[in-house]
Amino acid sequence: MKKTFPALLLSSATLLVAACNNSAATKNAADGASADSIYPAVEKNKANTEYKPAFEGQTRIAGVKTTTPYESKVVTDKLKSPWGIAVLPDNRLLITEKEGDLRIVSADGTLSEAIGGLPKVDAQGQGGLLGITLDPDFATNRMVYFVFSEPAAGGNHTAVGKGRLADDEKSIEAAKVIYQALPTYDGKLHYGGRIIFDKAGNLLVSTGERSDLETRPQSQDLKSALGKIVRITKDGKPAEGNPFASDANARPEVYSYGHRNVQGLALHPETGDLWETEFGPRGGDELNRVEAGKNYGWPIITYGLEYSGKEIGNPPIQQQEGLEQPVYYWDPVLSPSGLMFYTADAIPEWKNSLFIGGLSSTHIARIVIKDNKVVGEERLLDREGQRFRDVAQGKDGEIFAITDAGRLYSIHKK
Ligand SMILES: [Ca+2]
Repeated sequence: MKKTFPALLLSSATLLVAACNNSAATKNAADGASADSIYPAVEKNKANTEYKPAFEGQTRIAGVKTTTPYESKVVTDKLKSPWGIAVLPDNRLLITEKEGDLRIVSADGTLSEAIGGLPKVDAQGQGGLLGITLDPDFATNRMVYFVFSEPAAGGNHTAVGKGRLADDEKSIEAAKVIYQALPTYDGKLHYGGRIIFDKAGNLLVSTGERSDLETRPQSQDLKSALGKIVRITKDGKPAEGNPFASDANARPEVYSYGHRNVQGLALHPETGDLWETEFGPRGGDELNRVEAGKNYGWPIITYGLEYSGKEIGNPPIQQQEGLEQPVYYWDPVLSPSGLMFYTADAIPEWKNSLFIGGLSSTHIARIVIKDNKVVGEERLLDREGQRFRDVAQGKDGEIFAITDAGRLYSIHKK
């Protein structure tokens, strides 16, 4: 079957008509990848620009709809600006709160007291206690790794800490900072903040370029840790095999660069590839498949405009040889935060779908991927009016999602 609508490169009005016509002849999407049927693109609002995508299907892909009955429930609404979820072996959740607290949430919605022992965070603006992940050997070593904005002389920076969850769960023992994404900057925006383990047992951590015009060019500067994905050991050292390890003009922890503000990281369950979502400018949020050493373009190429409405670049460029194109982009944006691939059996048609917490869009996006291309998009929980900050798969095949308003949802088969 064809992967996308031929009308994708036409105006959005034309696209909608074409898509509606197509939906009349419902087809199976993604041969075997799911039982989805094809619907009109979920995005119906006007784009911010008339920039042309680099290839068919790079934006406004066909809609898909889950046919397996599922439901969601609010487990608790008592969290305070939760930011990151780690699922414990017993299916309780370790959840960070932006102001600097870490709590355990039980299945009945009970919140623990704040867990002590964490370093002080700078919680101004977008800073605070951010992403969290468990050691692959957590069941035996109880180690947790977390990202936060660390206050420092001259401002703050994204930092990575680690420590042991005490047996009584009341503190993180021997917490210490293992990595700092320097330089320090006096700002309160764009910290990145996600952290996951790769297959080799190293940490992949996203940073941001701190937003300001002054720091933005550092996304392209390999001597700066801003606007990067870095790959480090559990002790915060550059991981073995990093792409710029022998480059005297680069920081050895850099894994990929040219990023703006990456707040979603996940490994594809079948290919093992690293996928990320990043906040772009107005009309330029991106989904990328990340390869070591590659340049993802910011701020040289980008879709979208400055939030002021100004063009980015003179002239603005969206595509350039040697700079990676996003697999997919959103215009208007969804403000993509936490990311996960679904791997459970509970809802078979979700297998290998990518789930993205959308903030400004107030929904969870389900993205169907085939051969490294996006072939379908669906919006979940879009009537809840919530800014979804992170998503994680539970042990029973449910999806947990947290929102800025303090809710924890469980989404599961009916
Ligand atoms: Ca890019």
